[in-house]
Amino acid sequence: LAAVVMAPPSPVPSPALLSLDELKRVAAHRAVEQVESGMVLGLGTGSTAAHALDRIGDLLRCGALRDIVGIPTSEWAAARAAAAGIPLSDLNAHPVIDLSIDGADEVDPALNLVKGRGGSLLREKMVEGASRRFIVIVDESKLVPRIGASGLAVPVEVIPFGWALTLRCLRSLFDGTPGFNLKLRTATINAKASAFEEKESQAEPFVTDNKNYIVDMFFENGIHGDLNDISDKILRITGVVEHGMFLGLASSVIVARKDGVVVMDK
Ligand code: ABF
Repeated sequence: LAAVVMAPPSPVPSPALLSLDELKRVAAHRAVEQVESGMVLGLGTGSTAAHALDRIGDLLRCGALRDIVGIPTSEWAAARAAAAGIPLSDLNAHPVIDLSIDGADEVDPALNLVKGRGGSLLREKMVEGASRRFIVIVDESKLVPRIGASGLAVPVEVIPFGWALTLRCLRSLFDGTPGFNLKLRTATINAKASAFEEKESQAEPFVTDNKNYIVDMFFENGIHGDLNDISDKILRITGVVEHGMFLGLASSVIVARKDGVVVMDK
């Protein structure tokens, strides 16, 4: 008689009692329900995605999932996924991904995202852009009326060569925008506008997995205007590699709230 292997239980305490991290776990586990054996998976970065990686690892270990290939969106994700026992490959070997699961810093009502607080926006955009389905997992604190409105950074990855010139070009693109500010990310900055004043001159630049720098842009009242047009203008600046606005990429967003889970579909 073949043994029936059950997936480990995923306990859900009373929603009202859940901490922010438990809400992240609820969203992550709900997304992992969409994972099927044999899939090529885009593996996200961050504290919410960590719950998904751990859950996938658990399901593999107990035999509830088989033949998964993971494409990590960062060196961090690669290490976390390897520790969870997820077999890894890369975009060159798997240019089409069945499903990606990743967190976000902000989600607007049209499912546009800001990502990159963790500095992994370029690989995330490549992996998630190559995915048939991209499920975003967030707790309710990430929902915003318009992107940029939370006070968190909208990041731009730039090459280190001439970064100060690239930063000046970005500043001039948003010249006249009330409440606009921008700053080279340092190794210590937490990407909150309030961290700005702290000993910036002594800090080293934050370096991405691709050996680039990040310029963090802040919009006091969120980004107004045609987001695709703004995206194009940012990408046309020589020295810019990619930005953290993910426009039209998410297939659905799983939002864990104190009063339950809400799924926003495209
Ligand atoms: C990644 O992790 C990033 O794109 C985003 O910046 C961040 C979200 O982190 P967390 O889930 O820890 O809030 O998905």
